[in-house]
Amino acid sequence: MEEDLSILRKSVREFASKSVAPLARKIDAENWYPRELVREMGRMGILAPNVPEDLGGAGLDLLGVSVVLEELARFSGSVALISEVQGTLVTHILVNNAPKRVAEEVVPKLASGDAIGSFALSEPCCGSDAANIETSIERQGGEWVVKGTKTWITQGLYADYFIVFGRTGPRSERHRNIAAVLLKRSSCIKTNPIEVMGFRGTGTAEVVIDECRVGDDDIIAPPREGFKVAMDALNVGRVAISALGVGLAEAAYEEAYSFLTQRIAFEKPVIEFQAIQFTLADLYTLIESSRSLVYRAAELYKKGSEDFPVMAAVTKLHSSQASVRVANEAVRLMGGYGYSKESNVERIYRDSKLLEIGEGTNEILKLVISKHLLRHGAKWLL
Ligand code: COS
Repeated sequence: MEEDLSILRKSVREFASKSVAPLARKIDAENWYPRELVREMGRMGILAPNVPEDLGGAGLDLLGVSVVLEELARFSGSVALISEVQGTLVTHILVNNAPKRVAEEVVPKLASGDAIGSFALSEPCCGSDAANIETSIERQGGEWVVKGTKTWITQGLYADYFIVFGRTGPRSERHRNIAAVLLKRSSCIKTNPIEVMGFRGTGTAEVVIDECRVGDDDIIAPPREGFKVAMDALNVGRVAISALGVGLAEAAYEEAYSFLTQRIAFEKPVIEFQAIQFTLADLYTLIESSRSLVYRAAELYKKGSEDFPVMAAVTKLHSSQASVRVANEAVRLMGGYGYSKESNVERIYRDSKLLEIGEGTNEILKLVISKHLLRHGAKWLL
């Protein structure tokens, strides 16, 4: 098992250093979506690595997916995020919830990179307060009519398929009437680009849905089930994006470390100053503890532990803070070089900021953890 993981790590690292690294700057600087690379990742089985083998994927569990994301993120956060959304959010939901016919038709295309998918939950009104969304999914005749606006949708600009969450009744019922539907891109969907600070080139968009009509087969989660489906995907996503954060932090640490061994100040390499060594020791500890949490959370998921949702929140809270701190210190340790576009740490710093916001802000994660504490008291996640 451990041997399998180290083979996986080695092969993703080799692929990413050859095929992802040379594109990382272009993706960021030009806000460029690497469509051909996405297909290549599909052929490698690392675009949606969670997809079972009978649906065209590599069939990796959450630990394997985490290793893939960690390794991709070392070379490009954006490329790792594309895999995270396509895999952990979109195909995860379809594999576990879509009618068999729909899953068999759509999932292999998403795994191979022939099609792009997106997860559309957040709206202009409501990001953290997901149970308050406005998008409507109404029964009219024998069809469902979907209407609303989604925002901050990763891959929204390029998606062929959208998993859209909406409500089938009044907002006062909060999460109890939220459903999920699969929409195929057509003239009822307009997407508008949104310029973002980090994770550029991932097609972040506003998605305007103007009376799209679908049949019963396209209902991925019926009313009452939709919110649960979103939360389940976000729990897994919170671990996966933490793995991505570990990869970003490793890359920032390594670049700063290498700089500090070469940079001479006051007649010796900067790394010889104890103040610098102590900072590195702190960063190293943050990275190792984040990775340990990710792997432990993946273990709890595999066991089907009821504590997995809170463990996912703990993992993301810690690792997002760790990634931002490591990236911030790496920029500082490298001085003017870290602040310039010559370095990768400048990009990693901008990328890492999303980790404190996307897939649950740090405040929402604290809310999830606090609810657990109030319900279970001092119960450890053993
Ligand atoms: N995992 C599983 N179930 C969860 C859950 C989680 N992480 N969080 C909440 N739930 C369940 C609750 O157990 C409750 O279920 P029951 O009705 O069976 O009791 C239900 O969902 C509603 O939860 P709650 O009563 O706590 O609802 P609130 O509206 O008060 O809070 C939060 C829900 C804030 C936790 C939820 O909206 C959330 O996670 N928001 C952040 C959304 C997000 O991450 N957006 C990013 C989009 S992708 S970039």
